[in-house]
Amino acid sequence: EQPPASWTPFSLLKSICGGDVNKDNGQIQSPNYPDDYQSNKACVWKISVAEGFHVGLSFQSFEIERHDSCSYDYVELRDGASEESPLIGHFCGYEKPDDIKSSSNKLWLKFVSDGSVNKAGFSANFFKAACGGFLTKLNGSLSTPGWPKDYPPSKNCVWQLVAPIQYRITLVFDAFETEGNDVCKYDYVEVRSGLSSDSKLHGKFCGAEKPEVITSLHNNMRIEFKSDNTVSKRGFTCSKENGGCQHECVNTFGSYSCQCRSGFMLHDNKHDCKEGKGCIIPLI
Ligand SMILES: [Ca+2]
Ligand SMILES: [Ca+2]
Repeated sequence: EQPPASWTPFSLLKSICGGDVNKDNGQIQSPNYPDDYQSNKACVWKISVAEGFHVGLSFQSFEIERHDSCSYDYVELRDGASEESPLIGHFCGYEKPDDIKSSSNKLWLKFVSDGSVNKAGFSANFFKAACGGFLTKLNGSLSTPGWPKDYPPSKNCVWQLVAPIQYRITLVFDAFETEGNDVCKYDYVEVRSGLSSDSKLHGKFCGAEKPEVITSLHNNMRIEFKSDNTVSKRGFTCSKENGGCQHECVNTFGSYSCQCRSGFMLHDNKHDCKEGKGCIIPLI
């Protein structure tokens, strides 16, 4: 049976501009998609998936008025629940942003259009993503599920980090706390150079003491986090970095800066380090 001609449920969807989305998967589209969006829109979506997971976001299409600094129309993504959460990126133009995974179970997405020149807009799928993953970006961060709240029991997360062939990967723990003491038999983090579970082990860590900075032997690294079925702590957050930096690279979402180990100074090129006296730059 055909619906009556006036029955146009799609027009309801078309008018949606933002909202709280509490689902484990779905699709978000700019208003009026796939037709051109309207002028002067400002839509905010707040996506939440189940606790202990991450929000994965993958753009299917992306066509937003182009501007060098995306000042006219744009999509803004933040890693968390609000507009104060860390910025993931500010996007416009015709190139789809890379797939994104939030560090908590929340993601904030804003779409803005100015008063003229409208395009088709965007369509993106979101989903509940498990912990761990395969990371190839030059800088970024990773954390235990649920961070900064206690990690859930019975988790096993494996991150495999791969940098371009001539790079090494430096891992900096910004915070660290797991159940356990010297033995590390309940909850722990294992860091290895290489991608497999029998690659060279740099260390197995647990307890409340932050591990030292770890640099991979080659261009890849494997990080495994395991929690047993009782007693959870906050877990860890850390950064996979190099960004072309000779020593350490400090990340912010969407950007980074290089730092040098004690006794070295940053070269004018902002990436290399040279020996210097009296200039000690602390690690984060
Ligand atoms: Ca515009
Ligand atoms: Ca435990």
